[in-house]
Amino acid sequence: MKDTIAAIATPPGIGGVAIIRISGSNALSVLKRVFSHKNEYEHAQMQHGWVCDGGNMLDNGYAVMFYAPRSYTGEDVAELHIHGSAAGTARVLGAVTENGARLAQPGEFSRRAFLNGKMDLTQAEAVCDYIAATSEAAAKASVRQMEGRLKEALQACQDRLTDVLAEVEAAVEYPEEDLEQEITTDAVPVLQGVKKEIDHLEETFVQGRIMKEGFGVVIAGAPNVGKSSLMNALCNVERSIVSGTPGTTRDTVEKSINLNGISINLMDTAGIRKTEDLIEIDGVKRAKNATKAAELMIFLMDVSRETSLESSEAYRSVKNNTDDVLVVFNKKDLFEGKLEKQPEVEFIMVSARTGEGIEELKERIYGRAVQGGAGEGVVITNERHSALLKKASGHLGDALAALGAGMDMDCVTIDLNLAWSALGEITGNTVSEDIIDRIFSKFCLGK
Ligand SMILES: Nc1nc2c(ncn2[C@@H]2O[C@H](COP(=O)(O)OP(=O)(O)O)[C@@H](O)[C@H]2O)c(=O)[nH]1
Ligand SMILES: [Mg+2]
Repeated sequence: MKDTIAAIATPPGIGGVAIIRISGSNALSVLKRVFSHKNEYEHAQMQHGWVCDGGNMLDNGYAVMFYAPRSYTGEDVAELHIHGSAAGTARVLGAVTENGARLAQPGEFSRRAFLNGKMDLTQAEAVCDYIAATSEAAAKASVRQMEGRLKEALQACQDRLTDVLAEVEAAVEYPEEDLEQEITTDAVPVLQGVKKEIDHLEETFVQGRIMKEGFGVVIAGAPNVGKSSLMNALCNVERSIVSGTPGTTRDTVEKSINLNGISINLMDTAGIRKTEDLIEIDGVKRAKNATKAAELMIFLMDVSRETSLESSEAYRSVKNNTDDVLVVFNKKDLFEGKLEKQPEVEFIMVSARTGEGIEELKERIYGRAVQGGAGEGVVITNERHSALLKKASGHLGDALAALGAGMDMDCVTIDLNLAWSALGEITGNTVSEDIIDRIFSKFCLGK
């Protein structure tokens, strides 16, 4: 485990600078073998020089040492800052691995940082999420997690459980003291409080998933109502083919836009109608499936032709596919009258052609996307964390039920320990080796 590892930490390709990172107890000696500066390296002080392999000059640049434990991994870390040449960087990495380091596995630097106590699992996972973030909201959520806010919240819950466990174990230890009643009275509100907090954290996952993966919006409706035109108006680009011929869009067409830092994943679909055309039949099937998968369905109508949802056959065929529907009446520019109220649904009138109402529509979509709050506090963004929080909450529920039913304190101890371990699996203090392997193997190389 404690051998010295190396990898290119910057993305592959051409760039001004590339960084090769070396971590482990031999980092300094490897560095001195490949870099022309042979004297002292002060902590975090750049040295200029040449990278050499035997007598060959490979590149010039800077080298820097971070000494244990004041480095990312907690070990001695050397970095070579060289030119971002794809071929040149590979040669320098080759020299490094021939002089005492081996190639790192994906995530191995972060794995060592975790094992050396530089960060807990939630922080390591946040580093990975931050690198992968494609929206501002996702970046913000992972920064909060990198800071350790989730770790702290979980540790506080674990500490409260530890206190209760100590009391309960005392009751098991000294049954003659008749402590049980007293302990039950004290423990119940504490456990209820912890459970509430855990449940609350878990509920933020709905929002966290949207921050991380975006909010899926499908545009559905009958042919020719302007779905593709609306898609283009929302994206500000001609993403979908618009045509007066019904049945033009057959496949689903996707494009993401950014609304106030949240990714909105739009999907244009084939118009829903009965048809004999085999390709179109498949398109209609895909459209219907898409309405099931999306978080929000925009059901689009052509207001110059139809002003009531009730009579829309297409609407009837998809309205039960999703919980969240926004009805949009398009082609407002062709409509003079006033719309009657539609029963039980939110609706808005727009013109994809003139752009009227499009900004308001975007606001409504954003409002739906951040329904659970814009996520300013700690937000769960990881499926693994969500599953373990549910597990912890379940065990706490069992413990409370056991206390309520006056069951043996032994049973309560078991449930509380299980809840404690589930929380520990999130932060990494009770996690098994193979789970650690699985988590870090998803990291990118060089991180
Ligand atoms: N007047 C008017 N025509 C529109 C509007 N939106 C779309 N159209 C026209 O309606 C026809 C069908 O549009 P398209 O976007 O292909 O509809 P889709 O089949 O639902 O995707 C095209 O001729 C568009 O130019 C609008 O807001 N006003
Ligand atoms: Mg279309």
